[in-house]
Amino acid sequence: MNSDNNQSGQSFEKYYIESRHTASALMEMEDTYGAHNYHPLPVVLSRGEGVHVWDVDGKRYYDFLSAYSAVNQGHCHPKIIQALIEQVQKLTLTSRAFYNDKLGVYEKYITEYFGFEKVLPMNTGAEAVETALKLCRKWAYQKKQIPENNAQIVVCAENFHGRTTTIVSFSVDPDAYSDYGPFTPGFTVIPYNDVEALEKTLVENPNIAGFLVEPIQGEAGAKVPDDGYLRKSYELCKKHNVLFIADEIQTGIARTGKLLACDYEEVKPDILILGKALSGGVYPVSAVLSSREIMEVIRPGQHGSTFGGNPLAAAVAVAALEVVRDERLAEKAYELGMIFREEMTAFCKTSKVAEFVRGKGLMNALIINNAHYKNLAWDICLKMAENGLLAKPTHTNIIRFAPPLVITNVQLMECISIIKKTVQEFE
Ligand code: IF1
Repeated sequence: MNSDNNQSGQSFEKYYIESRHTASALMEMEDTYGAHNYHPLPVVLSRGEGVHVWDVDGKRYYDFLSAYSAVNQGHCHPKIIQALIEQVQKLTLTSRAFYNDKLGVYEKYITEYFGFEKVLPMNTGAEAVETALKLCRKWAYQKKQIPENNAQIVVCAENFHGRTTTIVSFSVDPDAYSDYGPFTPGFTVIPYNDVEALEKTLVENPNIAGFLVEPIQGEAGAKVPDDGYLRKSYELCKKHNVLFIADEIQTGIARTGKLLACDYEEVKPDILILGKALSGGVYPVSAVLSSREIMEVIRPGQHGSTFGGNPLAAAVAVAALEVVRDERLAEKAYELGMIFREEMTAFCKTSKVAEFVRGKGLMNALIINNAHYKNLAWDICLKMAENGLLAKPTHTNIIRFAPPLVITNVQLMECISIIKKTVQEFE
């Protein structure tokens, strides 16, 4: 730490040492000065490496949330960090008013990597979802000749696609949309995993532009649809000239045991949305991939963002995708996920607390029987944290388990015993 003085004349060393606050002081600062838009577990993290994170008191945890599947490659993966360090000292942001020497290379790499012709680079997942919705609507007016302002996009109940006003307009979760109206029109909500409902909607309404779907619903608690759901939905979309839009922001990039969850049914989306692990959790990077025929409806000046396509994001994303391939993370997630679900399914057979486990690859969730006590899952997560494993409930009684995909077999078995031991304390 250099010894220059900061604004208040304090030396940095002194300031830095003093800034090493206690966990309770740091939680209190967030509570006092931060918006209360989250309810975190009382754990204050200061370091991450691979499958582990450490709190300010030096306690080590297994991270079984992986920043909601943004750190599939593990915390602070050295190859991705190295790419960040090299680029951040050269050129971080040019805006798209000019070319830069990293974007074209990244665009070629990612389109070939996933098998698409074009990519539109953005930053957050919600931005990429918004981009996909705009692209779908513009395609519908210009290529499908749907009358202007009449395009409808079909979405699924219990979806989670982000938190912008338009996206929460088609949420069915009151926590996501209450008091955020008026809402954006143009969306039709059907039940998830219901091919008949999709077919009925497509037959009855000629103005359907697209179908936006999570191949596995993440926020709903790793809700896996029936085998064939994606394939049948895709074929219905083809039959009715409707764009199949896959939100793989959470399921993509090896999380479910394939590069993309759509790969399980050999479905190639018309529009693919990526985010989170596209950067290995190092920097906000998202992307919308599609065909030339679809992507060309957006002309210069019709969409963009200050940071979209910046050279730092490009450099980090290439490294993050190389890690996924070099370390065979999809294959690892597939194998380890089978072990996790076998072990936990056997455990559920004799547990009164743990009902069942579901998921694919290393995107899993344990459903807790909270009939006797509503917040049982939360208390289990608090106790798991004490026992050295971090996970967080969704929808009150569902605990998501999603470790970084770099976890080893031995580490996974240790974590499974931590989970079992902790749940048994509540039997
Ligand atoms: C929060 C949930 C997970 C996503 C899918 C788009 C986005 C997300 C399938 C938007 C983001 C994050 C957001 C974060 C918690 C987390 C989450 F619980 F909210 F739903 F993972 F399940 N599509 N999911 O999962 O991407 O704009 O956040 O980059 O908002 O609390 P983003």
